[in-house]
Amino acid sequence: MDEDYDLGFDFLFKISVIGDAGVGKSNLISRFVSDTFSLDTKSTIGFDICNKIYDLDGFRINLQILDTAGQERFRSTSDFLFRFCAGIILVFDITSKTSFQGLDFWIEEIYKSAPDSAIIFLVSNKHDLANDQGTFVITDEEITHFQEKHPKILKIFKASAKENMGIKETFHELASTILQKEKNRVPVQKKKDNITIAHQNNSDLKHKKKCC
Ligand SMILES: Nc1nc2c(ncn2[C@@H]2O[C@H](COP(=O)(O)OP(=O)(O)OP(=O)(O)O)[C@@H](O)[C@H]2O)c(=O)[nH]1
Ligand SMILES: [Mg+2]
Repeated sequence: MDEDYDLGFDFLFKISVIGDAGVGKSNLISRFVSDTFSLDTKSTIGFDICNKIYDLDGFRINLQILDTAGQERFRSTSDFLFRFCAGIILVFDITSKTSFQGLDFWIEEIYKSAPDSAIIFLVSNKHDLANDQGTFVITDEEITHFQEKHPKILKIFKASAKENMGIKETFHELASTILQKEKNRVPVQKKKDNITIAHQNNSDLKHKKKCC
């Protein structure tokens, strides 16, 4: 590599955000990346890619976030969704039983196609709605039971893209967990021009469709 070539980050972590249509994946990501929320977002078609670079533990981390389509007809293949991903955020809507039941499908896809090393977090979104009296919500017990059935899920977070709750925490914790793992795997020295890509290679970047 050219000694003077500086990509501006030390690590590149690919994160796939998956879950049923309408659970709020795109808004969770836009909240994290650009602090924006929209009430009438269009369904994601195929996938979008966003990059967010930030400082963590003395390193510059580039989180390359894959915003995937929940609608069946717009979905990309699981092989593509999970290729080289270091982290997966599995999202459901706390007020939607269908989206909670949909987790069974997504977790199967993870078992089939995701790298064994991927760190998996579960996020219940739309908690702002859960506060409205009489609203149906998935209970903590049901969520814990789901996690017990699927120990690959490392952590659970509560979020609201609308109210900007729990989102920074989710991405930060995921990036920290991946970074810790990478540091244990390969001794890393903070050094300009030295980029480490976790479970990722450059061929994957060719699939980049959109960057926000
Ligand atoms: N009340 C509330 N609405 C939300 C929240 N997050 C997303 N929404 C709304 O839910 C709808 C769907 O949000 P999206 O972010 O497009 O959902 P998605 O999971 O990306 O959907 P697909 O791209 O079709 O898979 C939009 O109308 C959002 O405004 C939230 O935290 N609270
Ligand atoms: Mg979307």
